Amino acid sequence: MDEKLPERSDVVLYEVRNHIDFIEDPETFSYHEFFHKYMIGNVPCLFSSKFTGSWGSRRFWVTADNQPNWDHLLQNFGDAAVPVAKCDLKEYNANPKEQIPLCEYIEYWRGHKENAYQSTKGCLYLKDWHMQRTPFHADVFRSYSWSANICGRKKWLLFPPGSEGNLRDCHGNLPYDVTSPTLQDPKLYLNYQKCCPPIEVTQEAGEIIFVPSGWHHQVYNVIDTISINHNWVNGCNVAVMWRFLQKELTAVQREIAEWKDTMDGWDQHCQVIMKSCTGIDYTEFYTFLKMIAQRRLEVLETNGVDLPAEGRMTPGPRHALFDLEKIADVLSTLIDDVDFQKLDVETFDPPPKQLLRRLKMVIDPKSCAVRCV
Ligand SMILES: O=C(O)CCC(=O)C(=O)O
Ligand SMILES: [Fe+2]
Repeated sequence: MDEKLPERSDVVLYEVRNHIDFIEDPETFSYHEFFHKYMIGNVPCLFSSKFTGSWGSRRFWVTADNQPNWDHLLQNFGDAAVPVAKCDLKEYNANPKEQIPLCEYIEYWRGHKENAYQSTKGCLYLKDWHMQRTPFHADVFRSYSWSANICGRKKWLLFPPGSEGNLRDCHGNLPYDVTSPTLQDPKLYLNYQKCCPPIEVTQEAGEIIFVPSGWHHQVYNVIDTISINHNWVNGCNVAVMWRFLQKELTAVQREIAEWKDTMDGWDQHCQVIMKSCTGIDYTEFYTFLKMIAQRRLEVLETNGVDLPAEGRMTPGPRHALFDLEKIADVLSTLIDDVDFQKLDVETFDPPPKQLLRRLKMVIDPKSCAVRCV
């Protein structure tokens, strides 16, 4: 293993800036640079349309005049059931959704467009092929995300991690819409005046935006837009995900604290509530770490040689080792966590301490041998 990948500092200071880097040329930009500057730095950036020039979706889903290619989409995906959100309705800071066939959605879209973006059905939003603005949020599990515009234009409002604190109302809730005039009311939003303006990014057709962990954002489709989004967690942000889950559990514990002494299985209930709010509990988080660790161990065991990155489906050994180091760090704090200890961890396969020992052996066999003597 050659050069070691750097440690991510716990506190990341963001420059006060009003723009994000624009990366023009795929030929002169490396994954190495993306890894260090943007993923480790947790800094957003925008990639030019040269990065998506060869994508089939850019060629076939869009007509010569840069409009969605209805015929192609209908022919290829018309029968697919797609989740559609009603943007004009709000239920607990989200829009209610239903499943309809894509052909029905396209019929609605075409009618809506022809009728100057008016419809008796209101504004319908097709999730994954987003059509309207999204409520203000940070992405699931504080993951990274990229979003590529296949056609159209989006406007992004980005808030660095932590800055969203000033956007909370007097009950601690984040707003549904950060541009709403109600935020100006100092009795409702005590700290709004202290909040820095968001970084505003216009994303054109073909461009890809990278949204790092915990950056809250609100997005508008300025014109008819089709986009492909992807969320991911890796060694660079797995500790951020773990801290997020710890905070979520603490919030649940606080909410139902009054029943702690009188309720049977209070701790398990906290885990169940946390899973229903965030999508994952501590047991599943352990399974997630274990699965990734096992795949990375396989890389090191079966493919010790660093093959060229191009065409490779698994990470190379350097990245596998980097991920394992980060997983081991998170796993040791998980093992020490009092709420994790309340689970039946000895029945987990393998037990967490055993997995951690194995990871440590692979990461640093020499120091492990010394300590084991
Ligand atoms: O493109 C959009 O409308 C928003 C995408 C987004 O922020 C998300 O899916 O998390
Ligand atoms: Fe998002």
